[in-house]
Amino acid sequence: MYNAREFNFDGLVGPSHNYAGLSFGNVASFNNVKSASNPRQAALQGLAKMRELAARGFAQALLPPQSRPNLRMLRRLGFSGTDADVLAGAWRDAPVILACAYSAAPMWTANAATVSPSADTADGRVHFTAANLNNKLHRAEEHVQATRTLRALFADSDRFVVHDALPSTPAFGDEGAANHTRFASSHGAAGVEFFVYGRVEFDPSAPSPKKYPARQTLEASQAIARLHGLDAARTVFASQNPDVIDQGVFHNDVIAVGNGNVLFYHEQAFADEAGTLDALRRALGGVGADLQAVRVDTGVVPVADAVASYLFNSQLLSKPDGRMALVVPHECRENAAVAAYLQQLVASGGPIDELVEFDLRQSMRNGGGPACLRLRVALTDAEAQAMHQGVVMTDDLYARLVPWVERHYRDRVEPKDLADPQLARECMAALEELERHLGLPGLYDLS
Ligand code: SUG
Repeated sequence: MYNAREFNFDGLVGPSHNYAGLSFGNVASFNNVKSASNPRQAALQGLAKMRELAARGFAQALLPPQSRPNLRMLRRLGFSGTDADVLAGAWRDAPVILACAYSAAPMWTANAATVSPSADTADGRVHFTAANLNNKLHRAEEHVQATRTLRALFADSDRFVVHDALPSTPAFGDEGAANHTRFASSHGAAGVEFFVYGRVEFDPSAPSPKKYPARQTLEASQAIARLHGLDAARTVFASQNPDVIDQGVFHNDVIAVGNGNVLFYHEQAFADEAGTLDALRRALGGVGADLQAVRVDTGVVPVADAVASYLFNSQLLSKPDGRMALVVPHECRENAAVAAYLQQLVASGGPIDELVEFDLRQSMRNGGGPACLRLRVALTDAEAQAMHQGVVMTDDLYARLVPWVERHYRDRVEPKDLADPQLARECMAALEELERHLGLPGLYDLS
């Protein structure tokens, strides 16, 4: 066992953050369609979260936004001429496709990749697989830049491997770490990797939702476990409860979160609650850990309140004293049932004894809470030193990024603004400067 820490890589919100209602099955995205966004505030809210957690001693880094608009995609879909012609044509003929090309969804880095720390993998390297996100057009090309970014940050091939995304076909629908949890007695110890899927492509009799899409398949989760060289005895696959997908739980991280030996979950999260807990207990027993299940009953917090408040889209962070802090969005305080539950939770003497609250309203309005905004990467000290240092959140980086946001980001974007070629130029200028702040020349293929 090595000394290791969990780095949270939060997505830095991009300058084109907007509300386009692109995610069928994600209640917040649908409810806020076509309202005005504030990209500047969104980015500052995210940076404030990163700075605060870094200041508290948690290992914190960022993943940069992706280049938008995605002109390459628009050209592939038949829009032609100058860049301004492409944007004007898309606005005229297919404004939804233009919105897809402008989406700032890569900010939700829990969907960037699935990550297995070196303590879990057969070759002792940290494995990443970029998620294909093939369920939604606006997210389906994120893996191209995500792979490029992860390879730039984790370039040392003796320690890291970044796999290409799985085939972009329904059988391998993959949404990354949003459906993946790791349990272990400490971040550096051998752990249990837990994959939750919503659908089984090759078994039509398996449960699946009726109303909203299931984005993650069992086949995708199994392929990732193979690619990462995970030990079957320490890998658990479980079916999400299809009924909760139909109530707006489009990723498992909207209804459950885990850390250390703790699983914090809603009683309706899994298709087979008892079977899932048994499998986790057995696997954790194999690594000398006891599962601590913190179950929330429907009578205390109905699924609708969990979805509205994002109670489970929280971060469970291990503190030096062995207890855990739960990082929640403001919406949890505003929901009466959830607020009452949380007061009782931290006073109960259980593993979670502190709440840390953030205003992430801009992201929340598109269905992205604290947990969506971060990708967890457990690294040994040697691995942490081997990764690119320019993305680690420090006071200095924060002090440079805040004025960068204030210089480049608008404070209001409405659907019609996506037709303005000036917005495209502003986005590009912002990223050109960002490469320098992060020490990552050539991060973007801006040709
Ligand atoms: O994929 N929303 C994202 C939210 C992702 C949340 N991530 C996790 N749960 N880990 C999604 O549905 C909305 C974009 C829009 O409608 O403009 C969006 O893509």
